[in-house]
Amino acid sequence: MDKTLKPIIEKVHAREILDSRGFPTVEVEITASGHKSISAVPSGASTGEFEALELRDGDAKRFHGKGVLKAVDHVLNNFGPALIGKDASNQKEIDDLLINIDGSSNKSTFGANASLGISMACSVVSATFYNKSLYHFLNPNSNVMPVPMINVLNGGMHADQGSDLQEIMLFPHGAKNFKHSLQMGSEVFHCLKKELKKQGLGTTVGDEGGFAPALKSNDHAIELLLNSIEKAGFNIGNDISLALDVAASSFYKNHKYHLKVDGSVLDTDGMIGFYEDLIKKYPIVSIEDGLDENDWEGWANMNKVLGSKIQIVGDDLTVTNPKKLEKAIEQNSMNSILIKLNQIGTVSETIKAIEMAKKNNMNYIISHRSGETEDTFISDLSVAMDGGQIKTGSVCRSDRTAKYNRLLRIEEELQNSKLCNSLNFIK
Ligand code: 2PG
Ligand code: MG
Repeated sequence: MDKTLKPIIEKVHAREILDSRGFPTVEVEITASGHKSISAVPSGASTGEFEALELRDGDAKRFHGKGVLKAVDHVLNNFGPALIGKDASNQKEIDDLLINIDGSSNKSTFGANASLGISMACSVVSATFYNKSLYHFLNPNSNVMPVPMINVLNGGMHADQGSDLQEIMLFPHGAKNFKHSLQMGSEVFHCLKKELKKQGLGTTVGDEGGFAPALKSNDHAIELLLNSIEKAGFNIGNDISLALDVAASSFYKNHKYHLKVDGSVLDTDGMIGFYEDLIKKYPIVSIEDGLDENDWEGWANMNKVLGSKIQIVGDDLTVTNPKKLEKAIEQNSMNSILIKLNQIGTVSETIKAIEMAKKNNMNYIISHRSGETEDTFISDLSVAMDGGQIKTGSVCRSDRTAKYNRLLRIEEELQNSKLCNSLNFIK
């Protein structure tokens, strides 16, 4: 193939780097027709049971077993040689090749961390080859900026203390543009810090850069935040609403939900009732993983009761997997899906899940993982996929702000862009 007309893969390299939690992760470098790209793979903590496999070495002598040298080796020696000479911009062909070489249904032979690094790096090098920004390469008609879900209070598995709710997020849908939404988030974040100090509460941050104070109750967390929104001079509900990621699988044991901070143990109907009360009291517009990932009956009920009022978002339930999404559509389990590249392990399969969501009138939110790197692929993806929402943590810590800052640059490049009117779903 002519190397001047297409980004033809010449070299595939990989290394072990550190993520934002100080654990190893995979970084892949691809050289195609003289252009080079680097992509790094994120890593979750509250992972869904059915995610594609993240391959760890398990060698207790290195990084307490968390090394990724095996995945790196698979990039170099199992995938790499098969990719030489291929057109990096033919994403489907590249990803199908990765899927076939791995041969398993969940990337368990060579690891989704190996395949995803390659898959993303192929996209990035192709954009570079065609001298385009990544979002523009992925979608030449990109012009909608996403509203960020800004995670300012961390709890659950992302913090040592804090609420049972893993993420309490600001949703600044009343912003004029993306830049303004970020400013709003930062102003509230700093008012919240002051308020926490005033109440003698901790201001250290959790994995995603949100505060993680010891709190009296889950309501206490929400009220603190609402108070800070007002202190920052914004109108609750008009300027800023709230979004939750409950990550309920992490406290589901023996068919019951154990809310430690509230001191309550609830069954599925009890949890749905808990959310009904919450959305009556507070301007919550989105609840992610409100129930356990295997509580399918519960999800259908929850969507029936709450789905016409707010976003019911599947994350652990659907793990960006088109097959799981198909089941959720059939059973009417949710009206929105969280999208994470490393849950499925290639760019093409991620886009397939998004297309399926779109076709079925579902909202979709492009998301980071709690373990991140400086990679900003998801910022471009969120604009290109046109879904109007991104979830990428708090407004501090460079692993999170890298994504936001990339979006600021994209907004500047896209001169006629608009911020998504993302509250369309609320009847
Ligand atoms: C989530 C994510 C990201 P983790 O549950 O949505 O916020 O957390 O990466 O730990 O799964
Ligand atoms: Mg989640």
